[in-house]
Amino acid sequence: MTVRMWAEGRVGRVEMDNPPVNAIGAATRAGLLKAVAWAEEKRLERVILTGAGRAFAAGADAREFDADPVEPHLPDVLNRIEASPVPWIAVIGGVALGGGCEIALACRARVAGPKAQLGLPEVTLGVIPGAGGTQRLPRLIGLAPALDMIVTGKPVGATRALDLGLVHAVDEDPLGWAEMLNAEALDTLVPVGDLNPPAADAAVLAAARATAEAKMRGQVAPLRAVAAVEAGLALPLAEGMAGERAAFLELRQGAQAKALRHMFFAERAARGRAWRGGTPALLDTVAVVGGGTMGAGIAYGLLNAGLKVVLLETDAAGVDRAEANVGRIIEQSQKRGLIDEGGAAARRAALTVTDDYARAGEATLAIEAAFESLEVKRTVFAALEAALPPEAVLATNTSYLDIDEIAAGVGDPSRVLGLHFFAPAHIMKLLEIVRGKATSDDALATGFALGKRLGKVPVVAGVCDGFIGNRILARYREAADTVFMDGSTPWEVDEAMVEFGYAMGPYEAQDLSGLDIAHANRRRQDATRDPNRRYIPIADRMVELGKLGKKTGAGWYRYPGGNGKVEDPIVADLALEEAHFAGITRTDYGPDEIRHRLVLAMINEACDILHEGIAESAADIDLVTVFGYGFPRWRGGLMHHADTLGPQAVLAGLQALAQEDPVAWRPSPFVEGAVAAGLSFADFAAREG
Ligand code: 3H9
Repeated sequence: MTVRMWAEGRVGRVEMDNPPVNAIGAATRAGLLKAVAWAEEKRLERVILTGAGRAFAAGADAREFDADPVEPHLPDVLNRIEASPVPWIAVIGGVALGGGCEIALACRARVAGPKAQLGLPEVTLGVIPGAGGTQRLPRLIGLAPALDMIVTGKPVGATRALDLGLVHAVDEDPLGWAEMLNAEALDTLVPVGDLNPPAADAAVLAAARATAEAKMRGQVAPLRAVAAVEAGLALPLAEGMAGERAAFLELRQGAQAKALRHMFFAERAARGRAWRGGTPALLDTVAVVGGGTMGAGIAYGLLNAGLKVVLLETDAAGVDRAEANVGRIIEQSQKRGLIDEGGAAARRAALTVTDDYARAGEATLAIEAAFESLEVKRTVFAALEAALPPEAVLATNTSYLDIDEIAAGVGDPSRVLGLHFFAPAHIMKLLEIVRGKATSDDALATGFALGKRLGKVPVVAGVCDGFIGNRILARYREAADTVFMDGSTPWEVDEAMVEFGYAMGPYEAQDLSGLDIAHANRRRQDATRDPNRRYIPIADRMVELGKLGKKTGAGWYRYPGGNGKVEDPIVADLALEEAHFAGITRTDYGPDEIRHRLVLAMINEACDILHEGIAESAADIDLVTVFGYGFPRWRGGLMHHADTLGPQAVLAGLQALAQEDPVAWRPSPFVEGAVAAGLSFADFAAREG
């Protein structure tokens, strides 16, 4: 029973109960409709509406969005609630989001508990509010605040909701408030739908559109939401709602909404998962080796999760530096209000920074985040092996090095795995869990348990150069450098990819991270590189010139005065020079062609990764690219995007480019396999996996 109803004297109690968060599906809608009739028939004085468990209601059940809408539709149910002679009071103890918030708006009164959150986050799922949100919210709280909530999708807490006039009261005992609310006072409250819409304010509407374009660039829903709000300002409620509903239904079927739903559910599926088989180590104390930026971030993340941390350094100077690095993150978190004084003290108390490995003797897990050198790592692992219990799990945070080679130096290599964090490690959600040849199920289970404890999105990867994410990144950069050498500028490449939906293009991103890491990787790969593969030497020339990125004042761009990027004619000349040496006639690629090449290069590499079994599913590649590498979420991640293009089109694109360079553009057998099987990439990966 998703909606329960009972009477307490003349007070009707209606409770939505659809665990875990009362998503509103067909059964809940039907139950609410029945409850309206029930309350009227019983001539109740009021209905108090609550949500069972931790939520009021998390919104429409997004699992239903792939199918045709089923009656009764939520807007109709809410219109009935609003028009009922029996006034409804929404008692909001937890989240009232999307359709949940819209239900509350249709009630005559709203009271929140101190932990309540109200919001219309529909745009984050690629749709707009579809049950009156764009019409009732501006009527209730005014145009500017309503647009702010609808366009950004950000929920507000109880106090803010009260300030905005979104709720009538915030009370420790909201149910008690609803029971005690004076009947005459309740009768005088006007239904939100009967209020006049606010006046159209061109400046406010323009500001909302500007926010949508700046913060949610490329996404269609936020602008459609502004349009629905604007249209409603000049229309009666019913007509405004009809326009809203049409836009909601259209967007719901659209590519962006599908992609965002895919990401929503893929993320949740990943967060919940444990490793199949294996018993995770009990986590209490974790050793972290190396207190640089990465190690300090990892240590802080562990402290946040309530773990004790022994942070190991090589000498006294290292200890000081590591202490300062973690201390800085604690201070910043406190300044931002993320933790209070007590929280900061607790984190400091749970942290030991030392150069004495013996002090990590209790740790059941170690995470090494030392310098990227096999020798250094092997020395560290030998020291960990000597100091920690024999069954402790030993993890490396290496981005590129071969885990099997690191494990080979350990007596029992089954204890060794990779835990690849992304900087800043306490913030970035992705965790690549790298499985070596010998890694045991227990070690992998420990990695997954840790991921869950830290609130990460864990993805398992096999051993190869760069694992999943950095391997795709390397191919992306190679394709970018090829386009650059053959005709474009870094500026043009970056602009094309920003238009695709990245926050920044590959050159600006590399200027931030530094050109030296990729350079070291290329040198490491020299011995094994396919001699037939075209090598683009421009990045090496940059390193020779000392242009290592922002940290050296210049990279692919110059940053005069440490400010915004400007094009560097020397860099453009490098491409001209190298193209001349190589006897290439340069072509001026347009943005579409640039995007086509860079995206196809990534897709082909990802397909090789699936073919080789390095990644377990297409969705895992989506999670890696979105949560670790800034691939636009609203495109659903790399492989979801590949499926919107279709395997046939991907293969045709690769074949055409292979005419130019058969080595770099050789279609992955996985692409050919998906086409031959007539399956989407996701389904083909599931079948092959
Ligand atoms: C909408 O309302 C449209 C209307 O305007 C118009 C209608 C006509 N649907 O996140 P969690 C599941 S659009 C289906 O892990 P938390 C979730 O998949 C909707 N399922 O917990 C997970 O399942 P599982 C607008 C949903 O405590 C479980 O619940 N609403 C939905 O970290 C627990 O979720 C939103 O955009 C849903 N709407 O966070 C809100 N919501 O256990 C989306 C949750 O099988 N939801 N599930 O993995 C959220 O933001 C968070 O889930 C919430 C809880 C904050 C509620």
